[in-house]
Amino acid sequence: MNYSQEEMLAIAQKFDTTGNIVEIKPLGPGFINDTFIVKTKGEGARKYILQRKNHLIFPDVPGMMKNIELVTEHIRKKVIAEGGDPLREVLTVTVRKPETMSETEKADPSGHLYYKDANGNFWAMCIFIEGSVTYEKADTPRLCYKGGEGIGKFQAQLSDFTTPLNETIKGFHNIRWRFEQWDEAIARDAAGRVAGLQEEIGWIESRKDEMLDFWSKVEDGTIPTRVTHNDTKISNILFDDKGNVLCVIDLDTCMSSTSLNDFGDAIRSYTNTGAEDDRNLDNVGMSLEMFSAYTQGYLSQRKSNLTDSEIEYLAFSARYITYEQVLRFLMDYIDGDTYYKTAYPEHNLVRTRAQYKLLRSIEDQYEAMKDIVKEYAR
Ligand code: GN1
Ligand code: MG
Repeated sequence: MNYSQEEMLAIAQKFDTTGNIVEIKPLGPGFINDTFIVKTKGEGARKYILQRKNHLIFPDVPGMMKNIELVTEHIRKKVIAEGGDPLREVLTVTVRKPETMSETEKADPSGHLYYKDANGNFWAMCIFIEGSVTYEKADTPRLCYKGGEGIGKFQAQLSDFTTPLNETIKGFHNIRWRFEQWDEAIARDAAGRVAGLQEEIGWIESRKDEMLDFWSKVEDGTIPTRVTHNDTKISNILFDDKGNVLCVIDLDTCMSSTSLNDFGDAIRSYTNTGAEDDRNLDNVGMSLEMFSAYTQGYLSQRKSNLTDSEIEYLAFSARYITYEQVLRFLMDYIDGDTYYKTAYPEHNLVRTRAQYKLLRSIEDQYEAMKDIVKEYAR
């Protein structure tokens, strides 16, 4: 995607920023969206995050933005009621300048939340939270504890949220649906890679039944559904300079699902001693110490609200989500790398292998993980 500075400025000016826009620069390594930081000067000068939302991945950007508005408004009320800072402890969506909106946009209940440009790309903006720190990797137990506390608090703030949310990506963490996509991808063999991937495909096939068993507990209501973030990796949390959680960001995938997935996805990210795409598999594994710290932080916020079945499957959710991630990276490799941005041709395969190594490590430590959950759920 190539937009000139002039075009970017015209897009940013559709949003109701304070101050005059003086700079727009790309930010961060997101796999899905393109992100920019926008600086303004003059009265009310501040920074904003401008994002091109990937509408190939999020087919319903208006529905997604509506979810974000509903969820952030709910949290904002809680933050204000508790005497917190609503500009730092929850994301603030920047709405459109009314004078830039067409009549059709005004009639659309989400029309104030995004701008669709002449190329059909969708843009949205929010306020940048000053003085916030993000981490790509959790390197201390304290950071893990704090992250767990942050996601736990996010779920707690939304525990009384009852408005139905739009399902903006169909079956996002639904493994039954993923298997349908998987079978199709294998049959299609779009990039002619299937023959060379028999070992990796076996990793997926051999665990299918246990994953479906877990998901059937969600389908039959044994495990409840709640508002979930669905992408709880550590880089999606803003910390302050003292290492406390400010707020959870990247609310694109906020939907209704099992809160276990948020736990499992966080464990996948926080406890990995290596990188998600580590080429050196010796680096990769789950740190039980980090698992313990995250679990303690998370359950400090959630233990009184979670049901017995949620507690029972908490440790399993780390296996579930890590497995799903192995499947998703491998499926994208099989498809010829159409979903995730890749930096080199084998990138998705490297990610697959690294996440599989992590899965094995989680499986090996599963009994100890269950004991830790029991201890902190008491
Ligand atoms: C994607 O784009 P990003 O980094 O927020 C993906 C997550 C994956 C993650 C793997 C909408 O998240 O589900 O776990 O990459 N988001 C979507 O790093 O597919
Ligand atoms: Mg995300």
